[in-house]
Amino acid sequence: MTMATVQTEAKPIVNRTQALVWLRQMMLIRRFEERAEMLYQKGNKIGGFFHQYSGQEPVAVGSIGVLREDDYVITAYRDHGHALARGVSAKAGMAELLGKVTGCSQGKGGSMHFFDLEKGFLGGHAIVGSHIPLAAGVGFAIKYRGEDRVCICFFGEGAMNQGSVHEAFNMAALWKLPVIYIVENNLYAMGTSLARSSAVTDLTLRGAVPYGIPGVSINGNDIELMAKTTREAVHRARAGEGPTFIEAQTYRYKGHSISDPGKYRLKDEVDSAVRNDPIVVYQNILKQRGWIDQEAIDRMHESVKQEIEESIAFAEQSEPPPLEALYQDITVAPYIPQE
Ligand SMILES: Cc1ncc(C[n+]2csc(CCOP(=O)(O)OP(=O)(O)O)c2C)c(N)n1
Repeated sequence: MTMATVQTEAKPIVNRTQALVWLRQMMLIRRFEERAEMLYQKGNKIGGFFHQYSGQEPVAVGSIGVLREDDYVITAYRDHGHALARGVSAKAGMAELLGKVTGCSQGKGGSMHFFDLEKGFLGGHAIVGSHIPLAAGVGFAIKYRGEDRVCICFFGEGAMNQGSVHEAFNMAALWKLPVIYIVENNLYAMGTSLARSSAVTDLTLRGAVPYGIPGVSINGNDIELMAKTTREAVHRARAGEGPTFIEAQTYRYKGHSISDPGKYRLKDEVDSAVRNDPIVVYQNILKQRGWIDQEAIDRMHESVKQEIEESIAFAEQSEPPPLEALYQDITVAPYIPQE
């Protein structure tokens, strides 16, 4: 089992302003989840499933960071990071976790179902692999309308074993749909390692080669490499050249979900990943470039903490959805029970 370590390219692929925005976004995602975990565990303020993204932040921030505002993003249930990277506010995210009407899904989605149409963030999907054919549908709609938008579709390596995923890859390749498939290989699907569930562990061999899709396997914890690779894929998609498959090697620090103590992996393995924390590594890289100093990093941390505390206050003061919301936004005609 190999674990990705950060080795950002010698030559920056972004300017200082962009790099600092990305650093702050990664910090924001990390802090958002740290505080949400406390609210879940100690405050009993959050219910339902809750999957943390800690450790994987560069994958979302680096890739979504190169999109245009009118592009689309779709992902699975481990969605907090993707939503925040796409510009969903911490307030709207926190309120969603607390089940409040001011949440990004009006308090009816919860952790696994963040959604924000205005930001082109199409969820948050809980059934493993279910959104991957949806991404092909989004790509088809883009092409049908003659637009040059793209859709990034994130999923875990466990989803690669779903049959419909392969049907979707085939159609996306056949019709040259503008979809960028990013598989976040964090080595485990719940408690099962990739090597125990897949006869072939090189994901590009399974996700790209059979369908004629260009595929690369990269260190997903290297934010600038993530951005560079995605930018090339976006370029191809906009030019009508079809999908790209990117395997982003990464690692999740927490258990599969908040109720998973993660007994299937050694403490040493987790500790070694945390020691190479990609956020700290990126901070150091930016320091070496002379783009930020420790004082500014500390100030950034403080402003992130404040933003998250404000989001919690906002969520706590918000109202739960009204009773009639139960019958709104459902896919069948509204059913209103008679007295
Ligand atoms: C169709 C389906 N089967 C099983 C599950 C239960 N389940 C939830 S998450 C998960 C593991 C998925 O792992 P992976 O795709 O690698 O994503 P990660 O959790 O690592 O981000 C499983 C089996 C489910 N939600 N949907």
